[in-house]
Amino acid sequence: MNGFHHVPGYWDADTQGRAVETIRELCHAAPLARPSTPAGRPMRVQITSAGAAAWWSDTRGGYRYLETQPNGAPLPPAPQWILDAARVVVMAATGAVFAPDAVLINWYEPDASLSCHRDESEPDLDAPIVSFSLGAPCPFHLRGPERDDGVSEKVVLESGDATVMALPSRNWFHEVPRIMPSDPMFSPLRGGGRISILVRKVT
Ligand code: MD3
Ligand code: FE
Repeated sequence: MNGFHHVPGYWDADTQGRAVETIRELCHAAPLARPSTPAGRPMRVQITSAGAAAWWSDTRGGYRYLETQPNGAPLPPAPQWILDAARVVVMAATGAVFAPDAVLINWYEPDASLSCHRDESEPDLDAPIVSFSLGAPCPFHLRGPERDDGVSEKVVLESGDATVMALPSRNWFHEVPRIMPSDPMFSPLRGGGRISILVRKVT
């Protein structure tokens, strides 16, 4: 077992709608912004954060967590019901207690992607990471502890799905190679695109 858990259909349509509404409100308090790589290449996703710290990257400081929004404004609180949902899904998947304190939102336009990387800016690299997916589906590729490891697991993440990345996959390379077409009948995001909600412990 690699510690990667995929829970298809974790959120029903009503809960997905509630999540979209929660994120819309969050984006008023903490607007989406586009990070760049340390080398200055703009990323394909736009992001915003809530809770204890904000993930950010730019040429000034590289990949890191900030105690404020990138614009200097205070961070909004993380939506408690999202933290609670992540706590519950980790307990169900692994039996371990998870005490998350931050939420990161990734907004993927229909042509966006997220290239191969490893999440290593968090102070506690043993704490799991939870994701919730909304909108257009995407392939998700899990590799291994080395960047050039082959794809060990390939899943399609659909609207309403949850994932838990516990050890050892928590520290493995992974990517979202593309966003698939969304079905306008069933997507909670009119106009297409995809949102992922990442719930983490960042202190
Ligand atoms: C596997 N996001 O924000 S979520 C990221 O769908 C990120 O937006 C993707 O990778 C997305 O860093 C994937 C699922 C995920 C998150 C963290 C992981 C999978 C992971 C950490 C280790 C291994
Ligand atoms: Fe990641």
